[in-house]
Amino acid sequence: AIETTIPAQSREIWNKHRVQKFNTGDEFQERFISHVEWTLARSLYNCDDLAAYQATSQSVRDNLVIDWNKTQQRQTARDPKRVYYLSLEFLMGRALDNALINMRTDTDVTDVGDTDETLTKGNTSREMIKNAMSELGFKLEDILDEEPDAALGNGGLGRLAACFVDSMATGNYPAWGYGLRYQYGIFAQKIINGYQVETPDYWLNFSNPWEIERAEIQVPINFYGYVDRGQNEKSTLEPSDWIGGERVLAVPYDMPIPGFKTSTVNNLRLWSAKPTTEFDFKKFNNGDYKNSVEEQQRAESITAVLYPNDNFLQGKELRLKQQYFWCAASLHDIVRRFKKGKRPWSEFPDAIAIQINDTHPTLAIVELQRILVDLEKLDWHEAWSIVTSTFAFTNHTVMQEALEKWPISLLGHLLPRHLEIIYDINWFFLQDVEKKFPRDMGLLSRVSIIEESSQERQVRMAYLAIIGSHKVNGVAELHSDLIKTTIFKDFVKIYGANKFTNVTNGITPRRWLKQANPKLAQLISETINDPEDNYLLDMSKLTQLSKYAEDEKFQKKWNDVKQFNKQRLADLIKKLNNGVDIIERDHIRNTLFDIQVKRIHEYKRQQMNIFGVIHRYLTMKELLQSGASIEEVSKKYPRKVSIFGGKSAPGYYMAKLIIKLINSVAEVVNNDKEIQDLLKVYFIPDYNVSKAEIITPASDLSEHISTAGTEASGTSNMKFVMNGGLIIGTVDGANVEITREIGEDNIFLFGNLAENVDELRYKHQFHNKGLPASLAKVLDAVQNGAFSPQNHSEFMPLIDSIKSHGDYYLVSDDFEAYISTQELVDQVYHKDKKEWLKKSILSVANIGFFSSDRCIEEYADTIWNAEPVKSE
Ligand code: B1H
Ligand code: IMP
Repeated sequence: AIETTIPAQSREIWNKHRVQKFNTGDEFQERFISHVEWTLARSLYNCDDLAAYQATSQSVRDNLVIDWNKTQQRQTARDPKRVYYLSLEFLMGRALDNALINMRTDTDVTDVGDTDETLTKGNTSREMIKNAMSELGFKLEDILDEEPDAALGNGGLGRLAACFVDSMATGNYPAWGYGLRYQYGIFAQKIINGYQVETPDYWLNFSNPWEIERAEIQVPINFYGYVDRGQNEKSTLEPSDWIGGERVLAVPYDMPIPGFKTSTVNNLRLWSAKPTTEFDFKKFNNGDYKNSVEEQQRAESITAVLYPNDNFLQGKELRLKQQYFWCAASLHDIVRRFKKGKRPWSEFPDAIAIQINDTHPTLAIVELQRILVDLEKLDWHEAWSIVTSTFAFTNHTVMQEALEKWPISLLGHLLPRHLEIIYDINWFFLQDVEKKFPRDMGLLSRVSIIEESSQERQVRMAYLAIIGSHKVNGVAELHSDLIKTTIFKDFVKIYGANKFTNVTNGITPRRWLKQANPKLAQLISETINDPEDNYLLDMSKLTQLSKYAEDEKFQKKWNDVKQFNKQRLADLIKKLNNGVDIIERDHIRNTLFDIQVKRIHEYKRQQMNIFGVIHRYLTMKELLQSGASIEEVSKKYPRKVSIFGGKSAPGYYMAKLIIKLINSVAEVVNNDKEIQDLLKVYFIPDYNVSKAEIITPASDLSEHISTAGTEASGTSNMKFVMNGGLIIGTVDGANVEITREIGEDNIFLFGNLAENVDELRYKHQFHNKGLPASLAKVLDAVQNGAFSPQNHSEFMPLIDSIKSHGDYYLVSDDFEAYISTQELVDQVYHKDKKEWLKKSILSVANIGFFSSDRCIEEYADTIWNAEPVKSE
């Protein structure tokens, strides 16, 4: 360690002036003011909410940095096995409120003498700062609202990575996240005339107090060029010289990740690209100044923007460049840190576990092999055994259009040496397969990393990831079973079933319960007599709620919390809807909030939801026309608001059309006086993490209705249940295990099973099964322009996909079950509120399994073989 080389005198001075945390409201105020005056160069007279947000964040960050430094020093000194989580997306959302919940002052620590730290109340710092702010004349809630979301992800995959870094810090794992610092996160969505319009998310507009620039670290990254095989054309297995043709620098930005009730603060390191300052004599001689400036500007474009596709591959060169830039920079950093320990290379896998989040980081496997063979001169096979013992791979989707494949020409042009290495990896792999399964040419071509059948030969990244890893996991039981029997079946045959495992996804209860739903968190801690919020670390404690499931007094409190959260969402909707209420205040209590918020995708079936809404509307109108009174109609169809939200990939035509249909239906239904507000529809623009924190606690019912077998896990399903909402869902992804945990009485499942999907699709192709009458009625209305009077054919593509193009997502097969299950939901909600509340309470009581802490523990025990590092 470095400390020992520092003279005692210097150390003494350093110690005398050591930086200290603020521990009281008074000390916070002092720190706050010094940041306003010194860091921001402002004063009492021009400190607005934004400045107050900046100064508060800087102050809180000061405290975190002290623990960050200690954590990193501790981890360096103890040299435990480290975990690196590589993800192209980290959908962090806001940092300040989370930091206030997780941060510890010195006074929070009552006992640091032991390895098991015990702490005082969960809420101290947040309450303290709230009061201190209010004395300064600021409202904490308004200050928190100034923070832009760090939206460096598309959806579930990116948010999962964010929950994981929270749980890794909370569990005291020596674990860093590595990602990219995009200047533009996921686009902001505007709804204009019912259509999605994308606007850039320039989130670094005001300086970002949560990042620490490490400008002094600059990792050179090369692209293009050629491999110099030398005079006598040495083998590709031997150390080779890759002469790069373009060079950029990778500069890290560190985000402190505080754990909950621990002084561990981990690191999320995000790389940013910048030009080299190398002087190009050739260009100088040609007098080509303008060109060399342009080339430098191009460097920055690598980390300019997040690709906005969820579950869809867009094979662009810039994306591959992003992937290599990030993998190479991260591997360089990991290898540098390993080398500080002066341990033999053979111990690399004992020192390091690298988890790759989907196939996006697969080039890291190839890069490590290149480092070991070309730079460190290890024998190929020795190197490869180190590589495969280090990496593990998480698969997140079985959908063909999302599986990464890169054309050989593109990969070989950008990364000539890496393509050679991939060929050699494939060569040895296929030899092994051939030995085990002689003369099975079908098998060899099916599992080859190189796909030969397509127009252009492609590198199948998922296969490379499997071959280069020691474990492969899916993200929910059903999904993990599916990958073994479908897309990776041949690899189970080759490697055996043990290489494949399951780690069911989870979510962090700090953000998704405590922070998003403070009222429910408070009711829980009171009820189970846990004033220090220890249940947030041990969610099995929630089972104590079960005994109050039918307690009327408790049910009332439970219901009041839900009411408060629905009101809060109604306020947000009013603000987004230009100050106009969608649901009348007095009706909020007896209106069922039915919510589907997630990326818009045909497989997630928002179209089925909106068709269901149309069905309800049409049936209500028919009843009225046939002479029923509004009271009679309301018996069958009590008050309900259908709330949607989510972004479509900018180039995804069908998803965009679904958004338009939702808004067109809203326009008609919301303005139809005849139905007297019994049904409302609203599309929340620009769904993001901070909006999710308001939306999730407000649901009575949420929809998770993907075609069976398509949603690998889903994580919002867990969030909604953790907040006391019930679910209507298909037997898909984590819905299956949620049902197992909370009990099948407490979830509304419907629809065909994954095992029948192939057969159903086949039938659609070769037999015209016709549509159920309920759906036919809906599609007719849409086709007749009921929601597009100016343009009757506007929504034809949505209709055709069901009627003429094989109904790939099986809307027609599940529609009737969906409608009747919705009617069952109405009946329970309105006729038997006690039963509903009981279901809600029992759901929360048994949702503990889905804490991401459990998930991280499973990864650590079964995949990483890593252990927590606690403070002394
Ligand atoms: C998930 C993705 C994804 N699966 C490619 N796959 C992407 C694939 O930019 N790309 O190219 C981006 C994202 N995302 C989601 O992962 C699953 O659909 C969810 O079911 C799952 O809950 C989530 C986390 O495991
Ligand atoms: P890295 O592991 O070299 O990337 O360093 C990360 C952080 O760990 C540094 O900023 C320090 O806070 C801490 N650290 C690294 N090496 C040492 C050491 O030798 N002594 C004490 N702290 C260290």
